[in-house]
Amino acid sequence: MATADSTAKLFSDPNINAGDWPPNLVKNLHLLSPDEIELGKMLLQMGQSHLFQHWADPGADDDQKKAFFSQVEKLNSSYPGGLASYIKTARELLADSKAGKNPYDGFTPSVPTGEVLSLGDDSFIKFEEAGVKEAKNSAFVLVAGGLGERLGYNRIKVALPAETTTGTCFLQLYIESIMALQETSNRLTQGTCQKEIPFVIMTSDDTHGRTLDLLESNSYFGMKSAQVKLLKQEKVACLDDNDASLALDPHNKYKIQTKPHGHGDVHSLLFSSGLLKVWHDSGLRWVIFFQDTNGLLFKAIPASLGVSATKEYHVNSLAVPRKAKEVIGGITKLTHSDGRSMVINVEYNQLDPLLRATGHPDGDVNCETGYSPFPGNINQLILELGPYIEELTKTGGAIKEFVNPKYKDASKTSFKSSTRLECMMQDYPKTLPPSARVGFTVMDTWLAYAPVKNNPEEAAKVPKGNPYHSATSGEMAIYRANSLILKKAGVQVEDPVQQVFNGQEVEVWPRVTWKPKWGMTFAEIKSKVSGSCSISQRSTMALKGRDIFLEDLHMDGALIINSVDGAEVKVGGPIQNKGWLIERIDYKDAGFPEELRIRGFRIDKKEQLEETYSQPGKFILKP
Ligand code: UGB
Repeated sequence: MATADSTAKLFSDPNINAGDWPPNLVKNLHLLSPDEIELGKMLLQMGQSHLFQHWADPGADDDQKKAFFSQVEKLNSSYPGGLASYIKTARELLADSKAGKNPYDGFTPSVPTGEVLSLGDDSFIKFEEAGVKEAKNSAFVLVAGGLGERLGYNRIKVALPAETTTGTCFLQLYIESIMALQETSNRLTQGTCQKEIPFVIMTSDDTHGRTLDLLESNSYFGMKSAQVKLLKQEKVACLDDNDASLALDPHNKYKIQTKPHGHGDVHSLLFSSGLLKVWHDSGLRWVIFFQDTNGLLFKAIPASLGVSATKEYHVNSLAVPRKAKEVIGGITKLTHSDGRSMVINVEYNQLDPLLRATGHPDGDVNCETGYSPFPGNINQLILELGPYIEELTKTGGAIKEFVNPKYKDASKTSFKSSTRLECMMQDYPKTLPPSARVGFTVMDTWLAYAPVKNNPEEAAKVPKGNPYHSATSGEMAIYRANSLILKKAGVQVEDPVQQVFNGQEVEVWPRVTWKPKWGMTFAEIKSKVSGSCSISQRSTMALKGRDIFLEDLHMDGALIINSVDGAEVKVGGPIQNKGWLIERIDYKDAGFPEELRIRGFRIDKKEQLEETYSQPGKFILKP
């Protein structure tokens, strides 16, 4: 409670004019603690007196008044520099936005240097080998605080099956991939201690409880629970006008309206959690960031990590070839006339005008390769831990923010709805000195990138030739990548057929899946395939075990193998059965579960050969 003293002290503050104190707050001052009064003072100094305009007299809504200050306390402590700093930055960014200021004014774009890799090439194999050895010195960070509004899936996105042949959800796939890397990495560097790879998941109020439930109800998918840490991001205050007046919740006048601040929060959360220091002290060298629904990502991780280690990159952005004007950002080197320079993702809508303004009259166009010279950002980053900690110690983890108000009219004086500051994790290099080693690794899209972001209706509207980024295309991309990898390893894989599901035309390859531990690198996969093997287009193959070897195998149907570590299974000969058929379903047909409807197909399991090996030993499977 405020004492007469603290109230007197407050009114004597030279920075605050007693006349500015909203009478409704003054009447309630005795309800507030000294800390709450300090927060109130800060709000008034920052021109937020409107927040108290509707406060009732003491005796009415007192609990809600306390709740208001507990929210303000949270907003203040969870933002680097506090709420005052948030409001100050907001005013600056809103003024720039109103003036139509281009954030890249004075910068000239050029193509940065990086590594372009192709699966199975000598350099790819060399980088994979280096990367797998380094994996045990890494920590993985998944940003999974987004609601996925574009996908419109009712559950959290990481609970969605990446593919429906095995029903493995994204979170399980990620955890099993990290575990497989950990095992291979430790095995390859025998003699040194067996390290556990830490795994952090950034959640938000929208996803936290459900992420924890998913982990707990599945025994953390085989990972030790202590290996997994959840860090919850907080939302930030909404802004009503160009003066950065904080917006009140339309349904509760004692609550500030809040919205997500973006995935850039991951840096300040990691920093304030103290984890970076713990990792550094335990000898870790890399932090690998990734997003919630890319079923191909881990196929690109070993080689990219190898690039980071070999080239000593402080920042390595994973990228794919980008068609000019494609709706993904371009990794660009920006050099300022004052000498500053940085390698950064420039969003697609900013790249074209920037190029035009800097002596490229055609803007964002393809070069002789048929692609834009600027690689496409897929937002998976590998940061070297030492320089990362050094940088965050300077910035506190704050990332350059932006604001995107939707103005009512050309006068840009009022907004259609409240806005807020946002930040993106890939903007981390914006504050780095030019000496920082920032590069990228490009891999083929089919190998590295197939996110699930769009609902069926939106995906069906995507212009022909552009990626759908739907549950349908995400699943088909996994079968395609696995088929192409096996093809490269020497297996004869029949060509795909074109089929339309939920209005999207996709290539349907044989439904080939394997547990990450079966093969994390191309070399490992190749070592498990020998003789002459073939797989027909209508086939399904799920390899759920580590030590399974394909020898003169001819697949025309469905084969499922479950095996424990140490059960060495050689599978060969012709395998023929009715197999598993893909059956089209309508996404509006409520008779099917949502995770199937959003794909537009289900799997009709007609007939399969399924074998389970639950004891170590040597086995031959040959019908
Ligand atoms: N996310 C959070 O964890 N917290 C948040 O507040 C918001 C999101 P979206 P976006 O892959 O093609 C990104 O919504 O932001 C998580 C890059 O910025 O899927 O539109 C969320 O859970 C863009 O440059 O993507 O675009 C998810 O895991 C481009 O590379 C992740 O952040 C694009 O991804 C991304 O959120 C892409």
